[in-house]
Amino acid sequence: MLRITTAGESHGPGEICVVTGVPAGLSLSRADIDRELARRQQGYGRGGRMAIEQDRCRILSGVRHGKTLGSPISLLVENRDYANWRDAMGAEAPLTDQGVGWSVVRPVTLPRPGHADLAGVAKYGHTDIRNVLERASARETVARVAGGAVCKALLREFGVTIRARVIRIGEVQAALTGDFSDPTSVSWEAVEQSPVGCDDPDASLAMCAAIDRARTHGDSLGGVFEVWCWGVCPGLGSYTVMEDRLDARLAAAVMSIPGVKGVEIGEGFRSAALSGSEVHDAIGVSEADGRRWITRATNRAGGLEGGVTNGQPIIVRAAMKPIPTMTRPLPSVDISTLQAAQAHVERSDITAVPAARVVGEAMVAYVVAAAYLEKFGGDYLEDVKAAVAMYERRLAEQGLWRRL
Ligand code: EPS
Repeated sequence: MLRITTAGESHGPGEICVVTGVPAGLSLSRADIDRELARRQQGYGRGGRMAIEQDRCRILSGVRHGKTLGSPISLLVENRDYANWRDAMGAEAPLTDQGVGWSVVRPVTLPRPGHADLAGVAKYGHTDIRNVLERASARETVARVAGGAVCKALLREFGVTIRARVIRIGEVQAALTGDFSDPTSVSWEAVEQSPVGCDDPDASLAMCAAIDRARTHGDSLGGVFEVWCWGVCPGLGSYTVMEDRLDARLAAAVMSIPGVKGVEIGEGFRSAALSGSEVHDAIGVSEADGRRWITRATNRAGGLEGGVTNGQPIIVRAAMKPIPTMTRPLPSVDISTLQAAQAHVERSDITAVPAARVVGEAMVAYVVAAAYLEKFGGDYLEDVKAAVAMYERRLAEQGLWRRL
């Protein structure tokens, strides 16, 4: 079973990712992972922290001479900022003139509305909110992206590609170009070149302006990103058991990204307002070289029917709320005195939607890679690829699907 576990505090020594269940024989390099980490660091609207970090990954286990071994892959991204936080964040209490103690480190006692701060102190019995916010920080997504890069490398072997774009920041909605059944209908190059990961150039500029305005007002912004995953064979996931529905797994994985408050697949919420004839993707047939196979002209279902992939691109959209840390903070209460106060302010981003887009890719990669290994086995890459090829051959012979 493919599994990603992350650990690490935002200003601790580093972010850690352990990926278990990756088949042996997969080519994997540090560059594959660092490329994704660099993409996550970009994006207009990030705060000062991104100028400090230069996320690079060390592969500590599970890979030898560029190939996976089948053993747990452990990845470490060091936090450069830890150098400035040793006393506050060390595993051992700092030495003070009076001896060992916490006294030199001022506790955080002003919870931010919308953050894990208040829920975290209630749940874990902390009196210093820093014990919550360090782990609740979206810095954790570094480790997800590192693990997601491993999943992406695996998926490449099966002909699967994953890309995401930003389609909204605050009030600015991008023109929704692109045909869900044709991933080449989106300029993914334009997405990568945009400062906010959006292929609509006018919207990109307007999004940057909106971020500037929010910064001026001490405010923050959310938005929507859209993940496309194509080249996926039909039949991943299952309608037979509720936990195995792949749409449910995708929604859970994407919803687990900090700040995400809504997830939809394909036309999602929009389809609720339309009639069946306007929503469902009619089944057609294509013909070439004397062979016929089933096709769809539209993909409003977002690649999933009955919780199972149907061979069309998987489309997942996520709504991210504005970041809870604001330089013009909302009213709050000091948890040490129960006196009214203003919420804690510390360095933060204005928006992290462009970065969340890359995290979204990682989460989709994780779920889809796990579904592949569940269906096709997972010890040795060549065995898995042979099983995938045999399955796809059968689908092609029956005219049920064709890899284009
Ligand atoms: C974050 C606050 C900021 C962000 C951070 C998430 O960090 P800092 O408190 O060090 O200024 O930059 O995001 C990252 C460090 C990152 O790598 O994405 C928070 O409170 O969630």
